[in-house]
Amino acid sequence: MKALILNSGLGHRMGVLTSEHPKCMTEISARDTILSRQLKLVAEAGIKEVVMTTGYFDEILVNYCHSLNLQLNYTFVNNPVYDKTNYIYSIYCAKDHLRDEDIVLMHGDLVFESEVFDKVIASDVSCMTVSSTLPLPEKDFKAVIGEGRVKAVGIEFFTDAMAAQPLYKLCKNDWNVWLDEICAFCENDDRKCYAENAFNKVSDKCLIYPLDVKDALCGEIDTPEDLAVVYKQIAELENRIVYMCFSTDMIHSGHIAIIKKAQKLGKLVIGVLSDEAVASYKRFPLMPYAERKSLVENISGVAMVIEQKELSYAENIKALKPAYVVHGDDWREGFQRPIRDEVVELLGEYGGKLVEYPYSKTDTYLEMEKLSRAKLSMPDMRRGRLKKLIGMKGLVTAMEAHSGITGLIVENTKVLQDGKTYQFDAMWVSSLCDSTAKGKPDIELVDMTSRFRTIDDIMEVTTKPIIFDGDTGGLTEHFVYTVKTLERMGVSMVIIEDKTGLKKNSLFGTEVQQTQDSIENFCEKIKAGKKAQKTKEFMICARIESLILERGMEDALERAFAFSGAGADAIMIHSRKKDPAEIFEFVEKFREKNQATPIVVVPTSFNAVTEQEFKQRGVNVVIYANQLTRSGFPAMQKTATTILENHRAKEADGMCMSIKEIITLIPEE
Ligand code: SPV
Ligand code: MG
Repeated sequence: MKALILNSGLGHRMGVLTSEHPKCMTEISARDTILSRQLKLVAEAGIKEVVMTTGYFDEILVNYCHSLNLQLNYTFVNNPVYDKTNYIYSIYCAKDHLRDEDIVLMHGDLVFESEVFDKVIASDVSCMTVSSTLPLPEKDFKAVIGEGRVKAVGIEFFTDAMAAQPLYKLCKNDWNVWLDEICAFCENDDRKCYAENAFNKVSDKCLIYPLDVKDALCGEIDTPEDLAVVYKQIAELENRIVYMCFSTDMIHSGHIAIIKKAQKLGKLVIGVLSDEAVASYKRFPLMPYAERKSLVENISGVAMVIEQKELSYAENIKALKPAYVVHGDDWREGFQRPIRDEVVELLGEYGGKLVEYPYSKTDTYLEMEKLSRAKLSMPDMRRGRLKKLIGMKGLVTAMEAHSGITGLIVENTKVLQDGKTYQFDAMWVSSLCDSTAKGKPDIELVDMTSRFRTIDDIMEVTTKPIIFDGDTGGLTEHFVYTVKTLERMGVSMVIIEDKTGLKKNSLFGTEVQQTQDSIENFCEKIKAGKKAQKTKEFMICARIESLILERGMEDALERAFAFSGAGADAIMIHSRKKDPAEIFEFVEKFREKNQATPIVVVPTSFNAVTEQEFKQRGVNVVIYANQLTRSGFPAMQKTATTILENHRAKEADGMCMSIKEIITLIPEE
């Protein structure tokens, strides 16, 4: 497609404003002239070739176009008798550059907003811009509409007419018909009329459809009064706030394309999602908020960058009242749909508009996302993330995983509620569940090599940080090696419990013989572990069994202060009571003296307490220690029984996930 811009005319009605340059070089805003604005829109639409007819101040015009440094190839065609002819003759002079081309034709004094131009360019049929809302102008173009088409264009038509502006998209076949007629007129010495007079003769063969732009800016500047009006309209357009939100830490060509489009609508404000929102929405951001903000700030044409604290746009829409919110159309379906619905509702309250551009995740994006996930799964990237998440969120949640597939469930399960996404922050490799999966009792029977194998299986397919249940930690001499191995693997935290001898699961409480370690011994174990670790981020958490073994609150607190004093990075307090009172009491008393050390709880028994309440009371990590195991195995038992009872699998089918679902759970490389 070529752009044909008609700039031969004198523009004498502009007075002194056109005494030194052609009318199209008149400034219409602090940053644009009529022509620079037109040419920028042409270039942004991907049009490369511009044919421009010149006349008046020809050389100034040519130099000016080149000075704009746009990616455009110009063909300037001078109309030597510009002062004695109309633009029909300028087109005639340029005919050899115009035949057999799709053309976007505009007069050089026409100012239009980008949305109008985009619609013209996107039209599948030949079209002319008209307005159904503007009054019919006395002295300007009107289009006569019949059978849905433009039948005639001229100043003299008032019946069945609409205000019309000389901005056309002309498909090759229609344009050839019109151009032939223009040539016939000019060769017949009819050179002082409008090119539209030629169109009016052939409008039954040159099929042009009206494109209704209603009140959008699309008008010619003929007089200083027109200029004043347009100046104001452009200022309003340029100051309209356009809002977009970025959740990504990877800017790619798809994002830039949408940014470029959004910029054309006004002043572009970009919201950058907070680290917490990104982490909850998709994955931990590779770059922290401050870096992502500065990345976006440095994209040209971005007027301002602000934080969007949640996935929901509500807070920023209410504060900014943007005229437009821009987004890819990928959020119409699926997970982000409720967020979109809320945006539409909020914009509707004051007449803002949602603009959606086609967007699909390209192969490059998917490849980059895969690489990011791969990076996040690497030991050095994964290890420190638990500490960061605790710092960022105050409270993190961990769900047990005991295999690759349960790891994937913890990795990928998400819930959208009230404009927020929820997912587990971390994984708990429980001794109980790891042993159970192997059909063994939870008595430190499954050896460390096997436990490491489970971690490895999970790590291979996930990115989230791992908290490892280290049981008693074993002999101090052995524990130091465990620490080093876990650290090397990329585990974030090991929790060791202050028991010794044959360990039994805590949920047995005092029903079985269990021995608590001495404070001194356990402190030595913690110190040795801390000394053995090589990185700063790895955490050793001391788990206190005093409440489980009914040794009392005093003992629990004494141990907690001693263990944190010995270097423990976190304290886990355990209880097997349904009533959370003793847990709350412990947290309160510990926090009176120590506000910094993270507190971990495992609410298997006291399961009515919400995460919110734990957070308010000063807990930092909530571990759902065994729920996948406890729900998975009964389901399997039931399926097995059903098949045995029916001597076939049909009756069990409803209890089973489809093979397709299973396959989609497991991503292929
Ligand atoms: C585990 O999950 O293995 C634990 C937590 O250690 S508990 O079972 O509650 O002791
Ligand atoms: Mg355990």
